[in-house]
Amino acid sequence: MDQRKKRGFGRKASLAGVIGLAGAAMAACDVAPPDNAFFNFLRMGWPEGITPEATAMGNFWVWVWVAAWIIGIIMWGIFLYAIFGKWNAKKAEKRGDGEFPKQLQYNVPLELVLTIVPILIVMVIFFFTVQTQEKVVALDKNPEVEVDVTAFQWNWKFGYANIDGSLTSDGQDYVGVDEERQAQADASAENPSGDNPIHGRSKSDMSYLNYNEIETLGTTDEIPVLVLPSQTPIQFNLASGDVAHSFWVPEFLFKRDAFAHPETNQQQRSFQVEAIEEEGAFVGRCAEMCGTYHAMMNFELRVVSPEAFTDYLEYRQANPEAPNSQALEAIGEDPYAVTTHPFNSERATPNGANSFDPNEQV
Ligand SMILES: [Cu+2]
Repeated sequence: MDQRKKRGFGRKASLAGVIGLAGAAMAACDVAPPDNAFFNFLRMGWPEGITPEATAMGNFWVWVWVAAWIIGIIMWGIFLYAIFGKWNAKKAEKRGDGEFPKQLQYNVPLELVLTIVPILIVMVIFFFTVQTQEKVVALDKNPEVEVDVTAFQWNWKFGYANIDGSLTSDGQDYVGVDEERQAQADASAENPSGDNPIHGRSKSDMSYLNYNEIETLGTTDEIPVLVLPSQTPIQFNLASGDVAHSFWVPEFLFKRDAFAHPETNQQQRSFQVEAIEEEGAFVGRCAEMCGTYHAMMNFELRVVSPEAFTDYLEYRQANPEAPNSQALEAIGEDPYAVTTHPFNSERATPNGANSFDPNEQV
C-alpha cells in the first residue's frame, strides 16, 4: 500500500516536472540571450539574423550551447573527480580501502535518475528544436511579395511572381508571370514526337520552372541584385535549371537546396520569412557544391524601404528593357553589388598548360 502511494506520487511529480519544463520552453526561442561578449562568443561565429526566423534560430543556437556547456562542465567535473579524487586507486590504497570503490550497479534510484535526466534533456532540446523549426519552415506568413528564384550553373535568376497591392503604385495586386515563356515551358513537359520516357514526360521537361515579366539575371560580369522591401512578409520559390544548388543568405541563418523538379523530388521548394527587419545589402551564396564555378555563384540581397520598393517596381514595369542597375540608380541605390564582386573566370595558366575551356563538353 505505502509502496503504491509512493509510486503514484513519483509519477505525478515527474509529470508535473515535464509539464513545467514544457511550459517554460513555450516562450524560449523568443528569449534573446543577454547581449554581452560571453553570449556573443557562444554564437560561435553565427551572424546576427535579420529576420524573426533567424533571430529564433540564433537564440536557440546560443541556449543549446549554454545547456551543452553546463552539462559538459558537470560531466568533466565528475570525470576528473573519479580519476584524481576520492576514487583514485592509489589514494584508496593509501587510505587502506579495498581495491574497488563502493559498487553501485544495482542502485535502482540512482539508475533511474541516470536514465530520466538524459531523457529530460533530450526532450527539452527536442521541444525547442521542433518549436524553432516550425517557426522557420511555416508557410502561414501571408506573403506580400513572392519571388521565384532559379539557380543554374553558375548564376541566379530572380523573378517577381506576385506582389500585394499595398506595395504597388496603382494599389492593384501585381501578377508577374510571363505567360508566353511560361506556356513554352509548360509545353516542354511532353514531347509531341511521343518520346516521353520519364513517367510520360519528356527528357527536357522544364515545366516546373517559373518565368516572370520582371526578372534579374546574373551574368559572369554582373552579380544579380535581388531587391526586396523591408518589414514585409516574403515567400521564396526555389528551383534549379540543372543540378542541385542551394540558396543561402548568411544573415537569414538559413539555406535551402534549389532542386530541378522539386515536386517530383518530394522537395518543398518554398519558404517564407515574416519580414526582413534590416535595410541594406547582404551577400547571398550558393551553398551546394554544383560544379566548376560554384564559388562564383554569389548574389546580393538589397533590402530597401517598402516605399523605395514600390518605386523600384514601377520603374522596372515602365522600363522593361532597362537593366537592373538603372532601376537601382533610379531609386538612389548603388547600381551594382557592394557585398561581393564578379570573379575572374579565366582558368588558363600563363603558358597555356592545363588550359580549361568551360564551353567544352566533357
Ligand atoms: Cu550552385
